[in-house]
Amino acid sequence: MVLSSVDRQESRKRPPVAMITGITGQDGGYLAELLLRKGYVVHGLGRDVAKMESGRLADMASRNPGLSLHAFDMVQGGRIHELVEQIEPDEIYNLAAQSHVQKSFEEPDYTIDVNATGTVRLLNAIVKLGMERSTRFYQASSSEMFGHATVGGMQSEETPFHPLNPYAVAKHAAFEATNNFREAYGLHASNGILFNHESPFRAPTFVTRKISLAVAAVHFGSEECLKLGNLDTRRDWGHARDYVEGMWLMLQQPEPGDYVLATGVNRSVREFVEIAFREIGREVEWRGSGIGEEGFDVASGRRLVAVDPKFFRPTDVNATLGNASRARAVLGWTARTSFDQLVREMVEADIRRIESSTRSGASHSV
Ligand code: NDP
Ligand code: GDR
Repeated sequence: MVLSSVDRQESRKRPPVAMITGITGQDGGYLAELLLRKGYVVHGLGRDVAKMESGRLADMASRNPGLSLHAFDMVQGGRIHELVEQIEPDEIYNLAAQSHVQKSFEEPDYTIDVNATGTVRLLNAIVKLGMERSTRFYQASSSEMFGHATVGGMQSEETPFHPLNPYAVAKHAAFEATNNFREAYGLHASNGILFNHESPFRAPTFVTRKISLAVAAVHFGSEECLKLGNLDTRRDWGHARDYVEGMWLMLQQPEPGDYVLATGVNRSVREFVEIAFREIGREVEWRGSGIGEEGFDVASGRRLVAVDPKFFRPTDVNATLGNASRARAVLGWTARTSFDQLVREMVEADIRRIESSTRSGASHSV
């Protein structure tokens, strides 16, 4: 019989225990908050001890005795085995990854080691410790595995994969490994095939946060021009807060499965720029084309945006568009935050951050 987490909790008379790899990342923080609210004991694994001892995570740990933090690295099989053995988690959320697509072209072997072999190290530890019937596993799979969405076509669990970069190749391998461990050992292992999800905690190397930071800086008088790559690429962008709920729901199902989480709407980088600048009362007018294209503030004529070939990729997924019908039908999950709300929240958060760093005398950078 497969027990839900509530039944498992009842039968053990102790709170459920979750292990999150990649706790210092955007999703790690949101997921830890969610699980702590639900009464879990949470063990967060991160490779950067300084990051774990400061900011968002340090605040969370000081407020929640149920959160413990541990140092590890996805390339260290022995350490992963040791932590799984010590923690004996009911649920493992494998979020750790070299998650930057552009960087994966510069460091393909490292990306595959961390994202693909690292996932196998974790899966193997569960089985070697004989925990395949007591531990549930979530794998952070990605819409990048699909490659380009065809015009008007939506990507679902049935869509064939066509990875276009080393990051996607590695995620594809981890996806298959997760399914193999499910079939071979009966592990309750699920893949969340998540489309882009953003938030004020997104790292500034991703395009959405790069834009919201630059817009907030312009609001405070910065003259710096925002340099971007491909403005026409389209992404199905949702909010990370909504998506971590879907991760949790996958592990509460009686049977494991693969689920797309997406909004079903995609927008271009150009539209993200326009809406973000509108939040601070600026209208962007585009002039030129291709790598000569620039965006100007209609009112002042000031140049706000320029295209820089440095940010183009050898191959880029030109559009993603997800069909989350299965998640809606089975998990009861939907993306609640609209695109406009997401952009507003990100810009407002960066404005507040600059205000508070200015008040405290700290410098800010874009
Ligand atoms: P982030 O880049 O914000 O977080 C990634 C986490 O992995 C960080 O904690 C990072 O540590 C850690 N990490 C990187 N390399 C290693 C390593 N060698 N050993 C241990 N930890 C490591 O990603 P997100 O939170 O946005 O995403 C979470 C997961 O979901 C990732 O696997 C990502 O690929 C996947 N995903 C994300 C989507 C999105 O739109 N956000 C969509 C689909 C999938 P550090 O802080 O030290 O860098
Ligand atoms: P992505 O996110 O590659 O979709 O991967 P990113 O924000 O890096 O790029 C989105 C699109 O914007 C274009 N772009 C730029 N991108 C960046 N980073 N910087 C720029 O200056 C810039 N200009 C234009 C890119 O070419 C691209 O088309 C994210 C990550 O979270 C992955 O880990 C995750 O799996 C996927 O989303 C789903």
